Amino acid sequence: MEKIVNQSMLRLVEGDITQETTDAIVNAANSGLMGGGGVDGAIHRAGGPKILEECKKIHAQMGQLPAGQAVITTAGNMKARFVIHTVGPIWHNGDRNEPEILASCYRESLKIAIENRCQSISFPSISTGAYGYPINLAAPVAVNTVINFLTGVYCHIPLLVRFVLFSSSVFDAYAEAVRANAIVQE
Ligand code: AR6
Repeated sequence: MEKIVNQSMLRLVEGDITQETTDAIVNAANSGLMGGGGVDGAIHRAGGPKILEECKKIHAQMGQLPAGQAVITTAGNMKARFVIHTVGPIWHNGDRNEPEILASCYRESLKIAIENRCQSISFPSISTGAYGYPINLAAPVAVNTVINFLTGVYCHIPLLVRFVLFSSSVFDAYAEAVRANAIVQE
């Protein structure tokens, strides 16, 4: 499924983000930046030790990465050039500003991609695994935030944004959010 937004392209695919050939892939990391399970574990396994080396340096300089922020490292042995590590919100029934923090993850990742001259970027479904954010609530935040960014002033070059979704049920939730966004815009 795809949608043209300004001169940019939003595409949804089902797949494994470690196989992406976009300039950057986004990691759903944790504040310690030392790897973990889920997509974080898969990215560190596929990319090799160079990613963790850079994460350790960043952590030594900056300390814990707050939720909603993003940092960039090499992608090591993967085909992408960069990994952008962002920390999603842990779901607490929506009582702790989770939608705004989740939106910030997507915005900050897109900004850092543009600052590093990326023309293409792949996102996983941040926070919807171990961090427990309900998929039907996370998907519209993800899709609407990316579409708003692509229509905004910060996005001064055409970008390809891919959501790489790990199962058909996650894909379906994102597809529904893209359809709903078209209705909102009409
Ligand atoms: N490619 C694309 N998506 C994937 C892949 C993959 N290879 N593997 C898993 N997913 P999660 P979170 C999907 O738990 O909720 C880690 O331990 C997965 O099916 O990876 O943000 C970190 O270190 C789900 O749809 O991230 C943190 O501690 C989505 O990616 C914590 O988990 C996100 O699931 C972050 O939790």
